[in-house]
Amino acid sequence: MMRLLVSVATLINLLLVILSGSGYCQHITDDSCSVQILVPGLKGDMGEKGEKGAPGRPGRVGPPGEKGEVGDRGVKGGIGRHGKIGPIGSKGDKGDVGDVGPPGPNGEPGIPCECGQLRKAVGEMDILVTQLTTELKFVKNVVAGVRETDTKIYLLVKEEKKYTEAQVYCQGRGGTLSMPKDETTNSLIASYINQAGLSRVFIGINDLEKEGHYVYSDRSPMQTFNKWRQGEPNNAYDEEDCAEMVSSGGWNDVSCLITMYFICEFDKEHV
Ligand SMILES: [Ca+2]
Ligand SMILES: [Ca+2]
Repeated sequence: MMRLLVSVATLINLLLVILSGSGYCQHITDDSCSVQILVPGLKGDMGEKGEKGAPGRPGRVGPPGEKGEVGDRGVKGGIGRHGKIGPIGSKGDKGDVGDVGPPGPNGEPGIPCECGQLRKAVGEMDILVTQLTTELKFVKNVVAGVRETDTKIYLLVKEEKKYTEAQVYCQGRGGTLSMPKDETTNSLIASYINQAGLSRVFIGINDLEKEGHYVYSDRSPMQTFNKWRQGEPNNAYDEEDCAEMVSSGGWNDVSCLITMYFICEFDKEHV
């Protein structure tokens, strides 16, 4: 550094000498342009010792050291924290049916019914049923031509059948061959025959099981009432075990094997 300063001073002096020789200072005062030759002085005394400098920067990181020996087993750690809650498990099996619980309390009383309207409706239905029943009787009389009393219905079947076949026919429809047990019924059947233009029909009287011992078609015994014609029953040819009614209303025993129309009888309760 010092050497550089000396070189610079020398160079400046040399420049001044050149300028003075070339008339540079001819219009300038003499004092200002007087030539001064600068010479370095003597070297001074050694300065005092400087203060301690600031610490230097840290050095570079050294290379890794050699792997040390395996250390001793560490002390057992404490209990860890609770883990996270796991996912929801699958649905379990259905349990057994529990015991029957006690009965519940009684319910509130119901709303009173509109009985007036119901009675009115029922009454109207009763009237309707009565009208239908009357019409049904009429239809029966017109279509089937039946006759009836308070408890019985009589039907003339215009199919020629033997006695037992006729009885089967009547029984198959819930009845039996007609059984006149009083004058009123006998007259009704007789009228029935006459109005149909017939002369004879099978009625439900026979002595098939015991000769001379007549019973009705339902096997009930004959009563005091009878309408045997004079001289009947005569069991002609020893083969007359069934009964017919002629248009006058009289009875006659005839063969059960001949065929003719017949009259069935039905209880109204069973119709
Ligand atoms: Ca007989
Ligand atoms: Ca006879």
